[in-house]
Amino acid sequence: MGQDSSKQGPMTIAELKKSGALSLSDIDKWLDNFMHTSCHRDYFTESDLVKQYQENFTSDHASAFARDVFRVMDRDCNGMVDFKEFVLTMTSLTGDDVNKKIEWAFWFYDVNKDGTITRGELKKMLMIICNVEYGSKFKDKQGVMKMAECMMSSIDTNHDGAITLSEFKDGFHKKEFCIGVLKNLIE
Ligand SMILES: [Ca+2]
Ligand SMILES: [Ca+2]
Repeated sequence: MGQDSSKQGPMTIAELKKSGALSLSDIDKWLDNFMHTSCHRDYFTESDLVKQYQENFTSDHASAFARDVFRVMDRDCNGMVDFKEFVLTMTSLTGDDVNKKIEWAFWFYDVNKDGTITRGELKKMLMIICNVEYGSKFKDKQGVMKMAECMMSSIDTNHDGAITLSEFKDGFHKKEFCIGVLKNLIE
């Protein structure tokens, strides 16, 4: 589903360091993070990530958010996120390539991985994001529904009720805060 970039990129920490694509301090930081989440294994599972998010976020939606982050991280859908997949997410979200950030956000919203974002998917994911970001203070469900409708009308340019990656890329800069929210939560 368009995530074939998992076949590229660094395979090992040594290769990653050699490539110069990331600073050594970033590699060390992400390796620490990865080791913590994976309990010093070569991979982590959905339940590992859920546990970590439950420790870090008080929102009732932290588990749902973690499961959706895991879905995007696990590019080959084998139920495990290895260091390579983890780094691909981190480089997508923290690098200078805006297209990678937009693509990551697109996959996050595309819950059923069919290559488009429906109104329902958009509303669901916005609710999760806002709940995790604002915790128990968040009450404005109607505001989120309005925001979703506003995003649909501005991004779904052919008005067929489904946002393609191309439409998302064209329109996303108008609503860039959504990427910012994701980035803040993952870093
Ligand atoms: Ca995987
Ligand atoms: Ca979809």
